[in-house]
Amino acid sequence: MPMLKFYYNAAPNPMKVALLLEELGLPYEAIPVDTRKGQQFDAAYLKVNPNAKVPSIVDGAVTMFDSNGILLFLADRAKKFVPLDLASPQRGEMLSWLMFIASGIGPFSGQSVHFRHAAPEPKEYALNRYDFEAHRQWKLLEDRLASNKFLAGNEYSIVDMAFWGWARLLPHVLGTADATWTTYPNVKRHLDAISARPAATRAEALKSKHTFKTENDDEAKRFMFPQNERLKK
Ligand SMILES: N[C@@H](CCC(=O)N[C@@H](CS)C(=O)NCC(=O)O)C(=O)O
Repeated sequence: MPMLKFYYNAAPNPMKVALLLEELGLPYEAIPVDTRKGQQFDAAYLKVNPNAKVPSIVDGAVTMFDSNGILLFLADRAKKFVPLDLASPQRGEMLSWLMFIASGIGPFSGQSVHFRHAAPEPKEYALNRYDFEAHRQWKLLEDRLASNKFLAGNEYSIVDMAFWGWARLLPHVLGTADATWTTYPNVKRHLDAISARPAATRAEALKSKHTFKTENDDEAKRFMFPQNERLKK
């Protein structure tokens, strides 16, 4: 069977999956999708990911998009990094925290980045909304990690990997640079513990194997923020 194909860039959602692939020791081919060049909209890629985002995977007959779905599928299949008893309280707890990261932390942190670093003025109302909500949600994780070594259960799981993808960027998300870590010391403790794992080092090293466009020029903005085209008409 051909090797698992992993479509990625170095952004938080793909990096969660890179970490799990490395933790599982699964052989995979990393295929860069340069979103600033619009490669997420290539017709061939849309067959893999109709949502035109990264990450996605193709593994034999399995084609999947959306990072948290991929994490759950691969962990279940490997029977690792996830509570396997479907009816257990541990499985329920794991799903709550995984979905909280999928539907809360990810989207709200993403919008906090957008309105802080990319949106045109006036943006005070939107930035205030997303900054407030990002802080509220990260405080939940901070409190959870103050009394728990891991986010779900007593073991390192895919929830911690989903957390890691975003926590790496928290100073950028909140616009608070290093001061972030005095407000979120337990987030930092957990981030550092995961980053120290050899699998995390390998996941971080992945992007050095490919060249991604770094300029945020007009072409990149057109691909990344297509909604703005409507305002030009
Ligand atoms: N819910 C999706 C979100 C994927 C997503 O937004 N990916 C970003 C990178 S973290 C992306 O592809 N951005 C490029 C774009 O929006 O064109 C997931 O978790 O996989």
